[in-house]
Amino acid sequence: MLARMMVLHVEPRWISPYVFSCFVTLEEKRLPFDVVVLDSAKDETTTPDHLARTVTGRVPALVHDDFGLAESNAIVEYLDDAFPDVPVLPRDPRQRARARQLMSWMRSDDTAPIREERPTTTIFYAPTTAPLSASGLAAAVKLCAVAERVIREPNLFGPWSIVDAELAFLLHRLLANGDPVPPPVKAWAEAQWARPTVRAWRERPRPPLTAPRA
Ligand SMILES: N[C@@H](CCC(=O)N[C@@H](CS)C(=O)NCC(=O)O)C(=O)O
Repeated sequence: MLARMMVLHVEPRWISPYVFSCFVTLEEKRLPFDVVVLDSAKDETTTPDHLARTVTGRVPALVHDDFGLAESNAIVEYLDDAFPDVPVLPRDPRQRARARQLMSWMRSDDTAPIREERPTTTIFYAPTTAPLSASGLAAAVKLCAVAERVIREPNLFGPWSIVDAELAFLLHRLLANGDPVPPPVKAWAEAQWARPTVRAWRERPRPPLTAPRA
């Protein structure tokens, strides 16, 4: 399939893990794309146009020619199906299923306390000094245990996949704030953080932070 017109709709601060996943996927696949910033605080994600294009609104949203799609995991899978030359998900059915499991789990209630107590502003703007609550700590311990079970060198599934980037992002919510992470997990996450497409995200210019956001 030709890339033709590809537009990624993003949030204004470039701190969303969901936008991150779509951005890194597009960069890894070397697909040319334009960026449109939509600010939900200004109701820009709920305009009739955006709702008609994407059904549910929100960002990230991908518009490819006349097809609009929201939800980061749907966007990643669409791009991987439509542009399979550079895969971002494993091809083997069981590994692909494991990849989908981990992507769903990282977006689930199990990790919600980490997302709440370690918002991505603490990675890309300034860390917090607030200690983790009991539930935050329990979620962090579980995340590290899951990471220890799945991490392989250099990548989870052999060839790099978007799950490597997503897991490294989630672990950086802890690392950026000095929360305890086992040294091999920390070293793995830092190596993933240095990948060029991930660095391209990290090095995006960001506007000054006016209001904290998760
Ligand atoms: N489950 C969604 C989450 C996306 C999300 O949380 N988007 C936020 C911005 S980072 C948003 O669009 N908020 C505004 C709205 O819901 O209208 C995904 O994976 O894409």
